[in-house]
Amino acid sequence: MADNISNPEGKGPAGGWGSVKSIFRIYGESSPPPAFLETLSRQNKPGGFMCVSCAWPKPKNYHPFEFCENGAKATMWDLTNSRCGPDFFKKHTVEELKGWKDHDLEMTGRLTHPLRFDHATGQYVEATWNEAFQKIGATLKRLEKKSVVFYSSGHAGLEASYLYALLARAYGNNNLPQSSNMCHETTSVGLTKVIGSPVGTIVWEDLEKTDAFFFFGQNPGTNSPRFLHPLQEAKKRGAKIVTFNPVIEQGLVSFVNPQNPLDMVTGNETKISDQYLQVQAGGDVAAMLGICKTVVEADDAAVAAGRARVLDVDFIAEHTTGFDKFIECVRDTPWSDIVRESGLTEADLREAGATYIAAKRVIGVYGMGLTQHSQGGLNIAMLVNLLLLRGNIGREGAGCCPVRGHSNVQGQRTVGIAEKTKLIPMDKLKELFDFDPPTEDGTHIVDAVKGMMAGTIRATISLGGNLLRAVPDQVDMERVWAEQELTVMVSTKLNRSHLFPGKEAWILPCLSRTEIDMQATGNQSVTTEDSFSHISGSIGKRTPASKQLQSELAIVTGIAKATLDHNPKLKWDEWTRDYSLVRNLIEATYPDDFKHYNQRMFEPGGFYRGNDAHDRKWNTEEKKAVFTTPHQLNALSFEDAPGRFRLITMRSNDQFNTTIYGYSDRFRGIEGTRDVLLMCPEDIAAAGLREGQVVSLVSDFEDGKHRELGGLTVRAHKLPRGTIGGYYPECNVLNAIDHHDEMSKTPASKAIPVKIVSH
Ligand SMILES: Nc1nc2c(c(=O)[nH]1)N[C@H]1C(S)=C(S)[C@@H](COP(=O)(O)OP(=O)(O)OC[C@H]3O[C@@H](n4cnc5c(=O)[nH]c(N)nc54)[C@H](O)[C@@H]3O)O[C@H]1N2
Ligand SMILES: Nc1nc2c(c(=O)[nH]1)N[C@H]1C(S)=C(S)[C@@H](COP(=O)(O)OP(=O)(O)OC[C@H]3O[C@@H](n4cnc5c(=O)[nH]c(N)nc54)[C@H](O)[C@@H]3O)O[C@H]1N2
Ligand SMILES: [Mo]
Repeated sequence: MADNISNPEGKGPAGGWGSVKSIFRIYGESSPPPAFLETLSRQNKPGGFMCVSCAWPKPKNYHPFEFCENGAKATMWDLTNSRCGPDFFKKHTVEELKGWKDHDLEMTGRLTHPLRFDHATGQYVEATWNEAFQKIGATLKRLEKKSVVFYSSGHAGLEASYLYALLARAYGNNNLPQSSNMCHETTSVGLTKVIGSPVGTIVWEDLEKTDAFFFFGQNPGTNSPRFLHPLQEAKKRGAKIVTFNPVIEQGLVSFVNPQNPLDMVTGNETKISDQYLQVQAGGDVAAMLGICKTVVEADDAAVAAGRARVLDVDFIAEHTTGFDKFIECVRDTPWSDIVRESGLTEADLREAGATYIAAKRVIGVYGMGLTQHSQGGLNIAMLVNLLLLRGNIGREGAGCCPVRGHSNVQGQRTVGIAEKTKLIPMDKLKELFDFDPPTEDGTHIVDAVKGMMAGTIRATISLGGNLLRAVPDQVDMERVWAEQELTVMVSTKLNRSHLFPGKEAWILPCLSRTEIDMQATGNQSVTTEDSFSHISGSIGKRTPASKQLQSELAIVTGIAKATLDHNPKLKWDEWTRDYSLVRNLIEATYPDDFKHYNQRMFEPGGFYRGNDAHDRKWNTEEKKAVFTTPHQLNALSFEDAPGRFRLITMRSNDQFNTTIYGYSDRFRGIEGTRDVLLMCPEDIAAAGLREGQVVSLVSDFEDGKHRELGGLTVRAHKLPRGTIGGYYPECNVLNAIDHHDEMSKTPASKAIPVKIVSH
């Protein structure tokens, strides 16, 4: 292993006893019932429930406990004994709760009753479901259709999501922004442009056959820990792993499998990355170009020596377009530019290139480190360029692997949650439900936030999530969110978005996927789609946290019935009684993807919806896979300037997005606080700061607007110069809503231009 991999800050490998301790610490804090272990044993298995956390796929041959530290925490978080009911709200006004931390808000436990905000007292008060639906329906009828937004975070199953999108369209708009607008929208738009697929191209078996993984800005140890199992297997059979990440992430350094008793007793670590390259934030375009340059040079040498080609020339000729122009750019770009823009040495990039060339089959894995940049689309196009050079897409053991976030974030898109009309079979909707679906594109998150700021968006319904805390320009967002006519939040736990109620505001508490969803025809199952486009059924068996809870699907149909004019084709009651009827509708709308849906939903590992790019069928404009010539060498929209830093917003090991489980980021050695600013020692010294000093960050975005976050303690961390780190969501006050990926409008959360101020 190259000796550039060490983790001075971290506290031992990913997984291992640290992972078990961390699960049980949350267990203690969230106090779930003892039957919790029985529940965990059913997680991610046929006949069990699908994890409420991330979208990592479920293998056919599952482990005795098919869950990870992250999933176990998420399940416990839902199964807590704590309750946040009407009594709690009698004791606390929202003004008071605004002073609470995200962690403390969610620690109050599961929401138990529908709640209405009372402006006279500044408190939420208990309401009935009927009252909630009727009032919401009446207000929606009154509002201008275009001024209403139907947001969803990727939790809800396919059935509720399909009906939610139908509700929006039958109401009269396509305003269906989703959490992926802040996340993998760059993939949906960028990957479609170059390979014609909005999702990744690999399946589980490819993980077992690949010779090398190239990781760009994805952190499996924290965010998709079950990925560490196939990575460990891959390492055992000699596969290579090369990682590009400004931060040394422990899960990409070493792993002790907490499900392997021998490994646990012996502390047997598997080294994960063979080479770990600390690229600067936003420097991946140059880094990937450097690898491509190594490949082209090796190909030139092979041609000169009469050896076999390094480029897959047959594949390139048959399947791609744009090759010549791209190669010209590769040849013309000097190493000095590549080194400057990536922050890496030529030798290191050549070593990565040699690994790439030596591998017959390569998988390119990526996450937020590529997507959340001003040129996120270019980042993804560059990764595709690299893979195409050696035919590494649409072949066994090779492909493109964006790792998705929420458990059903990909699936919600598949069944119609999308603001772009071209993605939706509107003719089918018309045929099935006998109404004219709206023809105008709806709002993306960025448009929705800007609409709130401009006063054109007047109401938001949220199917899950914590939008106010997840978007940039949070200070403005708090003001304009509360100025809306109506805010409706379908939630499991209390969060900051609830504390800025609109003129009329409702919290509607829903079941978690672990819980029994009893309807007239019995306990209902739901389905979700994972990152590999596999669809799996899920059945909850726990007693619901409160008798008052309704399923997400029942809440959607409750609102729909109270809002829409009668249409005999919209059978909200029937669908609520029996979710299999909704699956029939999904199958009728998307027959190629969901054939024999009800029969196949419990197949081990889920059933595969298929992917054309996986079969080398390219649904791009050119009907080929596209080589993209980069127009710049980094992923930023700003230049370096004196005193300006690139701020990465990070996830700790102890959070799921805006849900903060605790204050232990043990892989990075940060305990008891999230109010930190990570910088390399050289930058600390050059800026005249010292470790332990408390500083503020201020925005250095082109609009010149004042945005500030104070109270951050400077900590030395192994980072590239010029790149600094702080936590998401706290740092969202520093980002501008206009600072986003050019192509897809995904907020650029991984290189926010900031200055450091010490008072
Ligand atoms: N425990 C836990 N699990 C989660 C989540 C969670 O919050 N907690 N969130 C879920 C969701 S919604 C999502 S989308 C996924 C997110 O999972 P990831 O995609 O892993 O997201 P992040 O941790 O935000 O960032 C990934 C990595 O990018 C690196 N990075 C930052 N900037 C750059 C760059 O310019 N270049 C490169 N190469 N790397 C960079 C960071 O150091 C980090 O290691 O995880 C899901 N799973
Ligand atoms: N600066 C910065 N900003 C970011 C990111 C970043 O890396 N940096 N990441 C972005 C990404 S990748 C994402 S996906 C977004 C996340 O944005 P969101 O999806 O909006 O936020 P979450 O934190 O996942 O939402 C948490 C809330 O969801 C509710 N919830 C939990 N489980 C359920 C359920 O089963 N059903 C329902 N109805 N509600 C439930 C709970 O009330 C909980 O408080 O944030 C984005 N924002
Ligand atoms: Mo995400």
